Amino acid sequence: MSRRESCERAPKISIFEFEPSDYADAYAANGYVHIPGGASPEFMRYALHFAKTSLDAEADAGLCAWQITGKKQQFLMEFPENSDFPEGLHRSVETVAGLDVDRVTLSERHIKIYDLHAAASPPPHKGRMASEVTVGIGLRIPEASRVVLYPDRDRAMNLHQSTKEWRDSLDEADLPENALEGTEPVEIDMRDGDVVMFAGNSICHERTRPAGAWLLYMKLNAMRLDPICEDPRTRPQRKLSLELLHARSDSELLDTEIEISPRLEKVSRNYTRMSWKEIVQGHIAGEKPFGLSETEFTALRVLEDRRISVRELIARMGYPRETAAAFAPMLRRLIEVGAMDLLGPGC
Ligand SMILES: O=C(O)CCC(=O)C(=O)O
Repeated sequence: MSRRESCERAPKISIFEFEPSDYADAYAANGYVHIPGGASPEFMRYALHFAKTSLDAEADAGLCAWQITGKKQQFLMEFPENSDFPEGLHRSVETVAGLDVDRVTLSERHIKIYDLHAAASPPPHKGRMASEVTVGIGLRIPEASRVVLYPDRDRAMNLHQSTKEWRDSLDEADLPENALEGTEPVEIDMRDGDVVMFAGNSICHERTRPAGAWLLYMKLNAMRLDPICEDPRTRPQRKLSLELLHARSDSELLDTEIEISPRLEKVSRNYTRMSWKEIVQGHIAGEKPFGLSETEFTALRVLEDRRISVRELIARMGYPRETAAAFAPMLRRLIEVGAMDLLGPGC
């Protein structure tokens, strides 16, 4: 029997074992839910084995490659082929958090293993913008460890690409360790197999007494954001986009749908110290920034969160439809540098 056949015959593993609609009201009212025993035993067995194997492989190789200094190690989670990932994860999170099904994007899937010397009471933080809903599954949680949340304080979304950028943007008095002083957090006693979901980019949160804790965290959003390229659809979409770009004539290109790439982190506008010359650049994690003309930036602003044809985009930018062909080279460049993706059938 081939590996594919044996996978098809093996019973499908569900990640979760709860009715998502039972938790939708609580999430809408509070911004978080705690679902005791929400992960299925079969998935727990798989996830623990995966975490242990990843840790052993790293130790054998003498590596601590992806370590957040003195705090925790992280591994990219790979889901079993015969599991209900990603549709089971999407269905549950969309229902609990009321996300737009057509736009839901996975932006992180990490096993986190806290260092045995991790600080007992680190300052609370907000996750990056793409962490609209943070979903955690407890794998091995020490007795005294808790998730703490501040759902009743400052719920502004972190518009930055990381917690560090967000902290750097705050004045000293607004840093969470100062601003939240004296505020009682909600404490969640999350045990092995429990699930928590919370608004990770807007609620200040942290894990207390985390030393030795093992967790699986998944972050999702309905904004089509995948800045570190962890949604399994993002890389194939980029590959297809480049194939279409090279295969299609300009007139075919104009009738192809596009969207802003989920990997595009931000556009920056800087002014040089001498002469205040403007520099507009697009940024994709791990790649060198690319320059943008004002018209190219306008194309991004007009496209916004739409999926429309290149021809439609040019019309919305205010140019006569009969001039569309003249914009094909500009659109080709935006696709080539990765600011936009061409969408094929089924994307
Ligand atoms: O370990 C935890 O439960 C908290 C994780 C966390 O703070 C995060 O993923 O942003």
